[in-house]
Amino acid sequence: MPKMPNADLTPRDPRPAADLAATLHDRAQELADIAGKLGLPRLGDTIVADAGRRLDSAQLRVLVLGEIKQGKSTLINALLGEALLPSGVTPTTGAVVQIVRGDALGRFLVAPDGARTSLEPEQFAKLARGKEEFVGALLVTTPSEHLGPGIELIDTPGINDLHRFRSLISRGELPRGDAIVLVLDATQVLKLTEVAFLRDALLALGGTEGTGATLLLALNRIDLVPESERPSLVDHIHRELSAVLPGPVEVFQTDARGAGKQPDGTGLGTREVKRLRERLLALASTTKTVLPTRTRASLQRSVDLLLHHAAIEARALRLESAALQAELKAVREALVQQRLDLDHIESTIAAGRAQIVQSCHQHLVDFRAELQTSILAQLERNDLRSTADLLPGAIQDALLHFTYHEAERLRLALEQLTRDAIHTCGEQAQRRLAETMLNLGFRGPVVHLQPPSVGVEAGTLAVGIAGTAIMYFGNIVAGMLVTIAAPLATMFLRERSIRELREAARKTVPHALTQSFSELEATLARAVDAHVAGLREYVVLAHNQLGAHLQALLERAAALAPPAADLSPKPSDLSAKPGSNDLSPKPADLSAKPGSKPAAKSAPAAKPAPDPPKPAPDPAKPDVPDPRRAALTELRALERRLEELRRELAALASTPEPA
Ligand SMILES: Nc1nc2c(ncn2[C@@H]2O[C@H](COP(=O)(O)OP(=O)(O)OP(=O)(O)O)[C@@H](O)[C@H]2O)c(=O)[nH]1
Ligand SMILES: [Mg+2]
Repeated sequence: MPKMPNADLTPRDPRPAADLAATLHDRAQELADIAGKLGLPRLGDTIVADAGRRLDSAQLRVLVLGEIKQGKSTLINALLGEALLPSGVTPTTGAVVQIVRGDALGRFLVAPDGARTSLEPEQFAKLARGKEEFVGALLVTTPSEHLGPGIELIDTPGINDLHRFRSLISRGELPRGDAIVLVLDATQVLKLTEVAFLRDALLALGGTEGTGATLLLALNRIDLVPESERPSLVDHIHRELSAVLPGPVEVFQTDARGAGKQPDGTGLGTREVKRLRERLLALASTTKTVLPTRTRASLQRSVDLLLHHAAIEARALRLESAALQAELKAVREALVQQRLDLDHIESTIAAGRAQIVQSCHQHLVDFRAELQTSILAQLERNDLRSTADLLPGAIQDALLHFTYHEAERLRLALEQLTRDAIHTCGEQAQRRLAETMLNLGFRGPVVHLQPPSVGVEAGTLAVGIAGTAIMYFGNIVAGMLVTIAAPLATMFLRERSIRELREAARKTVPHALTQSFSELEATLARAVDAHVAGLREYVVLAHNQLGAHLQALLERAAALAPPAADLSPKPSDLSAKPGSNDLSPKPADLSAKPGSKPAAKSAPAAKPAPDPPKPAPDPAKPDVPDPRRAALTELRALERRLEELRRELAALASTPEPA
């Protein structure tokens, strides 16, 4: 590709902030136009909307992320100095909540068109807890001076609560963040799954080097860690993360609960909450310089993504018509094959689920038998009346012991199933796409076809469900105890003779056990099913997203030439499955089409493969204008412009920040 002069941007020429913002706006609009021409109008919309938020509203988006129940909402409340968000011991946050500085305290439901409806505190809490479906987004405004005017905090559901966190991914929230506060539990750091999530989340932000993105770690519940152990804990975190992160990471040892209760406390955990607040305020004061950098980094990633698309499309356009039709057929077959793979993965998931439920059932049956034997044996003792006092406690201990271990088994089994399914799904999709792209002579990095959000989601799903299952158990043990032990206790009070008492207890215990164990089993099955349903949905989504890009691009290229009769496209092959993208051939031009792939927010930077030798002109039809050649010329111009934009944006990165 010929080197183009760097038209209007001179590196190292510090330009006023307004100029820079105007330049970035222009480039965002231009990229959106190019995205439209490449058939990616929704990507175009996202590029313009994100640039607008960053440059015009000057809002720096801080995502507060972490596994369930690490204290994310409590920490935000402590940072703001008021309990605005619901928090609690059971999974609480069920929806994304945006908190911004405003003139007065307000809770709103914001419709997709931007219209705000004020909510009563109870109604807001209900929606924030995810208790009710709604369309739009939740917004809290606070006059608190603790929140910088240029900052918006985003409270999120726990990353290991599949169903709830999905909404965050599907809304493309991660790549749109500018800073992350990752909340960890100081009493159980740092799980492998958390490190994996961190890596994916950083990828979505575009990394932290030179992109203006910030990563902060809140080591929460520090109050529960003995003072003497805290320094080695922090060292441990730094060591573990040095492999994942390019530079040192900022760690805050917070006690969110303590800071919320006693904001003026002098303990380390409260001081650290204040320090984190100061850090965020300092960040808010840098929005003028950080946000253009964020915009630039995000535009660079969009350029790479668009170049990648253009390269595949150009490749397809250069192929002889017949060859293209043949390749399309091969791609279709590969994609159909991919759906067969999908069926296979789905049946693997179903089998995994059945096995987990079955083994859980067996453990319950065994434990129930053991418990029954032991209770009945206790009833045979001579000192039955004093035994009666101890029995409920003993039953509770046994139940807790069992449920703790069963929860752990269940967690590991579900984690394994999730990892296997995602791994297989990802591998198969990548392999098939690599094959089809190699057939087309394209040797670019296949990873580009994977929308980044899918990559992030894969990592997220692999995050354990620790805690969730245990919580399900915790609640039910109390219920079980009432079902099993309470009738016994009543009998001890009412029955007259020991003999009568024994008789009655022998009859009651098996019945009570049956009832409470079937409840426990149903609860467990529900937990497993909820997880598996999320997993299945993810796998189908990932499959449909992957490959749809390539398919759509080739269809568009093919539509520019009359298809050979024997190889004409058969869109019905691929659109049969519900939820699949619109894969029908597109009209014969390069302008935006409805039904094209949803916008991917960003992609890792990489160069597309070099051009192949140009095909010789078709001597058979020298006089007929070839629409594909015209489209190719247009595409070449787009590619050249994208290359120019890439250089311009890189030059902006090396330009000193405006004051
Ligand atoms: N000891 C101690 N407890 C805390 C701390 N922070 C939060 N908690 C408690 O942990 C529980 C969970 O807090 P939440 O703020 O609801 O946690 P979350 O991460 O928002 O939970 P989800 O939204 O359900 O994922 C609550 O009972 C808090 O009181 C802390 O620093 N120390
Ligand atoms: Mg929460």
